Amino acid sequence: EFLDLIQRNKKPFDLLMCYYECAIMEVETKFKVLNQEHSLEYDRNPIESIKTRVKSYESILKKIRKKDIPITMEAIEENIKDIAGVRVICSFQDDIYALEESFLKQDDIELIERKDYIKNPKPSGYRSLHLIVQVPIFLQNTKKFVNVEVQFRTIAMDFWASLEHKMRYKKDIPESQVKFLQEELYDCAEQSAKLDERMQGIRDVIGWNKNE
Ligand code: 0O2
Repeated sequence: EFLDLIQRNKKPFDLLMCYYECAIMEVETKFKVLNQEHSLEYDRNPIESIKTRVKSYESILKKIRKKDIPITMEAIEENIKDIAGVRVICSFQDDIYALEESFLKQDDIELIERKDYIKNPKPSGYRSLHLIVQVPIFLQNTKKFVNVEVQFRTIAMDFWASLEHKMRYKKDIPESQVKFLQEELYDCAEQSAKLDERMQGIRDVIGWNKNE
């Protein structure tokens, strides 16, 4: 039915996906600008890397089923807020909150939703700061507001989440090992959070904040 919707509305659907691509470009540029400014003012970059993606059709379909979303363009746009995704990987945990503040201060960004899985990790051990924002994109004759999900992580959080995400899709794990693996992964997440804290502590001692 979803594929049918796409086929019937090929042009409008491609256009919608194009809006998401454009919104990603806007948001990615904002972070690149903040990174550039920061590296001039201080002698380091708070952003290690930025990854972006538009959600795959397969993933959109999965969410439609999970949340029982009606199969119309409007409903998809309204209910799936993470079709455009920007992941900002930072060196230190402090950098995440500093970047979040500078980003949300910008007067064209509207915060829709905020989930702090760093202060409140998920039961799996997952850590990351998630924001859903609306960003305007300027088209030939109109201005359109587009939802973008921004995920902020440290390198350690991203390392854990990337591996855990890949392992999640492995279906041939013996039932007897599932609980053990969940506990192991949780423990790894805790250990990597401690590593983040220690690295941040080292940075604070060095005083690597100001360009002196
Ligand atoms: P993908 O393939 O990354 O796009 P919702 O997004 O509304 O369905 P919820 O609970 O509101 O559900 O979203 P949440 O948990 O705030 O964020 C979902 C996204 O966060 C996931 O995207 C993952 O990218 C990431 N995430 C959340 N929990 C975990 C976890 O335990 N492990 C890992 N590795 N990633 C996690 P999607 O859409 O599930 O998939």
